Amino acid sequence: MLKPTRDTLSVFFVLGFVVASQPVLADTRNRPNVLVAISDDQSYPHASAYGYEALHTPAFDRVAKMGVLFQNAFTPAPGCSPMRAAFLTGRHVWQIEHAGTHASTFPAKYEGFQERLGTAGYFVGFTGKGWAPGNWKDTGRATNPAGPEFSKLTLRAPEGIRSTDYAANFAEFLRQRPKGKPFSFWYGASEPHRKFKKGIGREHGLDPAKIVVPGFLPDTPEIRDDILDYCYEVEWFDEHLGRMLNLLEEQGELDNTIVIVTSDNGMAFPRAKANVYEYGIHMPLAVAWPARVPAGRTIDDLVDLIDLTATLYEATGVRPPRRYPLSGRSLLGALTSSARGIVDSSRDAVFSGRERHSSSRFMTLGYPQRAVRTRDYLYIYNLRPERWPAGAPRKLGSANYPTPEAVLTGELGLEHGGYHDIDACPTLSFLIDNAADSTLGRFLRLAVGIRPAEELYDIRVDPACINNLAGAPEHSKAKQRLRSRLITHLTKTGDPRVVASDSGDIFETYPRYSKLRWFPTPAWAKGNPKRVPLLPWVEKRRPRIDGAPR
Ligand SMILES: [Ca+2]
Repeated sequence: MLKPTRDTLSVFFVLGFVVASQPVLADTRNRPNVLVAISDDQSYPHASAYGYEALHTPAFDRVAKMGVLFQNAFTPAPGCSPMRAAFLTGRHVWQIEHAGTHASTFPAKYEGFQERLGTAGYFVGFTGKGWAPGNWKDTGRATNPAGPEFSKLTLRAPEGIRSTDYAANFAEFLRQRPKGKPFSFWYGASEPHRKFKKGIGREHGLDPAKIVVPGFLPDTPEIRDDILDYCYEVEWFDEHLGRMLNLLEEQGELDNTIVIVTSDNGMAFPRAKANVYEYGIHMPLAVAWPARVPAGRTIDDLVDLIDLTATLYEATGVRPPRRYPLSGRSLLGALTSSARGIVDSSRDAVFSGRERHSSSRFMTLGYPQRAVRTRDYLYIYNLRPERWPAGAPRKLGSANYPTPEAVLTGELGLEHGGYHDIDACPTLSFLIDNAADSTLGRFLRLAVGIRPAEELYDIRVDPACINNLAGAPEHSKAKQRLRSRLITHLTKTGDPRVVASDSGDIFETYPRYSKLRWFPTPAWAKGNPKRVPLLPWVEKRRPRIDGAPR
C-alpha cells in the first residue's frame, strides 16, 4: 500500500487547491440566467403585491405571481454601498472592512457573485447603479463589482430621475451576449433615491388619500405629497423591470432565469433610510424562476438579502469563495418546494448593522448600530450612544458642503443644519420648520434626537418603532434573550465592534472618498479624548490656511 509521503501529500494538496480555486462545478449544462433588479431606497410594504394601494407595481407583482413573495426580507445594512457590498459578497457589513462603510473602498479580496459568475463562464453586466457610491478602482478591480457597465443608452427622463434607459441597456447587453453563455445582469435603478420632482406623484394621477403615513412621520398634506412623489419613482423602477421581463419572454429566456426584485435599503425619509428601524431594513422581495420554482406562493420566513447570495451560488452551481465564506444560508430548498407560509422554522431571526453613512458628525465619525429582528421584536444596540444618530444639529459653515474658508472661520451654521445622515427633502424641512410645535415637534426629535444604547420594539403592535420598550420590566426577559442572541451572532461572525481590542474603532479609519463636513468638538469628546479615535485620513483633509503646516 502506498504510504503517504511528503511528496504525495503535496501532490494531493496541489490538486485540491486547483480544484478549489475553480469556481465552476462539473455540470455546466442548462445553467440558469440571473436578473437582479434592485431599486434604490424602497421600503416594505411599498409594492402593490403587498396591498399598498397608493402605487402600482405590475412588474414586481408579476414576479411575485410567477414565483414567491417574501413578507419578511431584511437588508444587511440600511445604506447603499454597504448593503450592495454585503449582498455581492454574501457577508455581513462587519465582515468586509472598508466596504462595510458608506462611500469608501471595496477590498478586492472580497469577491462578489458577479465576479465569481463571470469567472465561471457567465456573461455579466450591470446598468444604472452598481456598487456605489465609493471607489472600487483603488483596490485593483478592473470593473465595478457589479460587472462591466451597460448604461450608454439614455432617454428623456423627468426631473429627479436618471436618464439611463435601463431596459434598453439590458436589451443591448442581451444582444452582446455570446451564444450559449448564461448571463447574470444587475439592474440597479437610481430610483426612488432622492431628489424627487415636487408634485410628480400628483402629476401622474397618484392619489394622496391612498398614502399610509408611517407613525414616525406626521400625517399632513406635505408629508403625503412627499411620499406620493416617492411612489412615482418606485413606479419608474417597476416600469423598466416590466420591459425587461417582456424582453426575456420574447427571447424565450424567462423560464430559466432567476429573477430577484428588491431594494438596497429603506425609503429616504427621516427615521427610515440609514436607520436599523423597520422602514430602514424591511425590504420588498419577490423571486421567480419558472423552470424550478412553483408559482404563486408567499413565504413568511425571516430572510436576509445575503441569503440570496448563497442561493445564487447554489442555483448556478458556481463555487462560493472559500477564504471569505458566505454568511447567508441558501433559500433554494424553500424556493423549489411548494411550501408556503413559514417554511423553515429555524429562520426566525435576521441581523443588520450600520457604520458611517454620510459625513455628519465630529471627525466624520459614524453611528454604529447592530440589530436583531425576530418575528415579534426588533432589538437595537447603539454602540456609541453619545453621538448624534442623524448628524450633529450644527456644523461649521452653512452650505451643504461648506467651503474651507467658511470652516476656518469656525462660524457655526444654522441650527438643525447638520443632519446629513438624512437626505435633504421636503419632509425633513417640514419637521425642522415645526420643531417648536407642541404636537409636531416630537417627530423631529424622533428622527434626530440622542438615543439610548438599547432599543426594543414590539413589531406586532409598533412597526413604526416609536415606543422603546428597552426599559419596560414586562419585556426585560425578551430584551436579555435578544441581546444575548445578537452578541452571540456578532461574536461568531467576528464583528470588530464586539471582539476587537479597539472596540471596532477600525471602522472609523476607513477613508470616506466623498467630501467631508466639519463640526465643533462635542462635550463628550472634550471630556474623554481617549474616546476620539486617531484618524490621520481625516486630519489630512482638515481645511487649513494655505502655506500653514499641517
Ligand atoms: Ca440606497
